[in-house]
Amino acid sequence: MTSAVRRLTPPWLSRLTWAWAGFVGLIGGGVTHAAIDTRLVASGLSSPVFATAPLNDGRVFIVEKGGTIKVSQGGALSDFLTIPVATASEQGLLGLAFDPGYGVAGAAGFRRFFVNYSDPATGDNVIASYRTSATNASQVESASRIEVLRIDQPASLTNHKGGWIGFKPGQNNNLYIATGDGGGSNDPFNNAQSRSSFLGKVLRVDISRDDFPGDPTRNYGVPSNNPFVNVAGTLPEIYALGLRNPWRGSFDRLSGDLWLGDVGQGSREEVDRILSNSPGGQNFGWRLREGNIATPGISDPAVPGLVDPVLDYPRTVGRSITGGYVVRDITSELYGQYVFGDFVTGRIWAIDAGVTTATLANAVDLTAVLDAGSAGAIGNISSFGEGANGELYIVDYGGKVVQVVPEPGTWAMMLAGALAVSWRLRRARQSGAPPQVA
Ligand SMILES: [Ca+2]
Ligand SMILES: [Ca+2]
Repeated sequence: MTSAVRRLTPPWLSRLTWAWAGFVGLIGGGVTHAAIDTRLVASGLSSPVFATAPLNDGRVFIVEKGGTIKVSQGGALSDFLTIPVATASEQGLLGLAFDPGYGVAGAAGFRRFFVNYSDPATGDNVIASYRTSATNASQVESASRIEVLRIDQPASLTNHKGGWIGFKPGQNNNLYIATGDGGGSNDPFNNAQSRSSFLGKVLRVDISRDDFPGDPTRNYGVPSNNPFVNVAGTLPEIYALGLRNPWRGSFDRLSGDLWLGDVGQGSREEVDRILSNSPGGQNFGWRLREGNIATPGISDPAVPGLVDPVLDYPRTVGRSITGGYVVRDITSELYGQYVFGDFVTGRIWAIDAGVTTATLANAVDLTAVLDAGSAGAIGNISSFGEGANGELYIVDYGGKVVQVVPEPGTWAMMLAGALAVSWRLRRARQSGAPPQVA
């Protein structure tokens, strides 16, 4: 455990971690992940691409690429919202984020949520908000729709549209939007490095106000602390740049770090991270860099200050990264691990969220144990998702959503671990020797 993670860990949780360490010590060594199982949340879905939940809400919302949001509650699945979207290639209904005030009566964001989709007429990405009905939480007031912003896309290209949108814990007014380079090979318009394009970026906008009262298609504010505010020639909405297709991102709900899985081209898939205390402004290098290498065939003039990924991996193990989550479900053996996967090969890995850099040699391969879970084998991983209490979901593009759960008895084993730790500590105190745990 790194000092960064230890600092963030509340004392009671630290005790749980020690208890777990005690259990692992008892069974004789490294974490085996034998204590993980899967539970089927929903099946029979049509090309699901995302799953999420509002805070303090027992429902799971599932996004289908074709334009429908379904809600899973108590084992039943129902339609929540359907909107017309373009669906060619990587277009579709791509992102969903609940306002942090969604469940807070009286908050500006009460009953509000945001979607990111491909406009059926133009193929442009549209970020829009809706509100659920005041009288029926399973219905959406279609008249509540407000277009927040529109991201112009190259008309002829239908891939690399990004999709993830989300809120950073503690920043209730700032919506983060991940955009792809607009499509094609080698970013033909050099959008990701362009300071005047929304493409190949993370954007950050303030959804609590409208800085453009004369423009009905721009209904947001620019946060005054965005990194390029007042920088000539750079759009002030830009929070980070140099991305190819950051299809899935997430905030660590405990630390506030932003994690992005940026889909590579022909050589490397990569995981990028922006630490919570960073002001933003990172340039992650595309199209000059693909993972930790210079992009083959690109000879652009060097750009200073490019930020390498936390981790990259080659095409031998995966061909399209799906960014995941730092697990903050306290019942999970994966607590404190960043879990991510690959859409094409279906492999799933975990790395310690406190690392500075990593390789797959530092990662734990969870593929086999999760495929052997109660919910059955997992195919193309289109997304991960996080539940209201930090539960980890995996979205199988073939039509199901599963939750990663502890195996029955894990809590009992953690209790056994706690007893073992306290026994060893007491014995160590009695003997004067340092405790031999963890
Ligand atoms: Ca406006
Ligand atoms: Ca990069």
